[in-house]
Amino acid sequence: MRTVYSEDHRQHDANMELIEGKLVKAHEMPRRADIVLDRVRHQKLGEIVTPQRFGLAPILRVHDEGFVTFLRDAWNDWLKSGRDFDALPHVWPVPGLTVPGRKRGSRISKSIDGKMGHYAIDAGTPITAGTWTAITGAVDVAMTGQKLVASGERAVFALCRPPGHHAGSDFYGGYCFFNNAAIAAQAFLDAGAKRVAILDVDYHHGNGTQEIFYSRDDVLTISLHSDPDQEFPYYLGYADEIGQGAGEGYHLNLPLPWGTAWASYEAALQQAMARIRQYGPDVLVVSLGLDTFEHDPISRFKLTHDDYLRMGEVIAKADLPTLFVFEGGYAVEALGVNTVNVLSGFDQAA
Ligand code: OKP
Ligand code: ZN
Repeated sequence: MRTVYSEDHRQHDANMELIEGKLVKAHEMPRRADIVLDRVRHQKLGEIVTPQRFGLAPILRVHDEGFVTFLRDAWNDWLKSGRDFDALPHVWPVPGLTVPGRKRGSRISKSIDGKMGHYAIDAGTPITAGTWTAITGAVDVAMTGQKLVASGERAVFALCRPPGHHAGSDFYGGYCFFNNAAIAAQAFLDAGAKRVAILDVDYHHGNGTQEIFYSRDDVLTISLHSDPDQEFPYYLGYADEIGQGAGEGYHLNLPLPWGTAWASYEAALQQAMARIRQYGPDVLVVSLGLDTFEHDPISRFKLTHDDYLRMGEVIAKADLPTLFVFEGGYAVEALGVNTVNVLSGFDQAA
């Protein structure tokens, strides 16, 4: 299959992230994409394609305009406030810090710190000088992949960085800013697809993707992830979240415990594939996170190199046009092998 890749990702290069009470070197780093691209070349997975530019239109189909403007201006606002290190929020408008009953967003502080607290879900997602270039570039990568699949390619790999699945209609966090997979899914609908399925195999719940489509039945979202009673993002990803209104029954969460290895992972994946077959989508978008790997430094599942070949084979059995969108995975030196194993497992079974 072909891979879409842009150098723009390199512009998002955070110094530090806040994790477990410490400021440490950011796990979500440019080398992640470099090592995957090297492996794509080494294994001759297929041609590497440079993205077209799409501008803000596809982003605004999914994300709130105020949120997009905030991200565009955040680094300059941060500089203007006299700071120069990575921009991180540290205070949040939890219900007790707002007037009782006041709607989210009815008052957003003009200060950059207030705005970050409003739009961020965590303190672990730095904004840097090049973040805007990288996140708009990642959307271009996903959208170029979407166009290729919409015009008949069996499968395409969008090598997006930074990832997207924690980003919702008006919030960022979990290393994510724009939801690359959700933007691509919406673009498939806008191009005439009737139903799109999004399968999220990242170790973390795809909370942003779920939020964006939660009241809709034209996008089926399925996420396999570490149990939110144990793991980030903690507040969403429980099995009883099934959608609301028209979306009821079109959102499936399969939380799994720490220590999950392939046997029980595969059982959950087969359950996801059965739901996808029943839904009958025109196209499949896979949020491809590789942080389920046994040696991932921030995660606690136990998948092995070979399990990723099997994962690709299982996904190929859906027999659908498929767009793979890169998400997490932080065992950086193993990330190329694991990612390309999924893609070549898929290709061999397709
Ligand atoms: C992004 B993606 C856990 C801290 C977690 C955020 C993780 C974001 C993962 N102790 N910090 O889903 O791979
Ligand atoms: Zn993840």
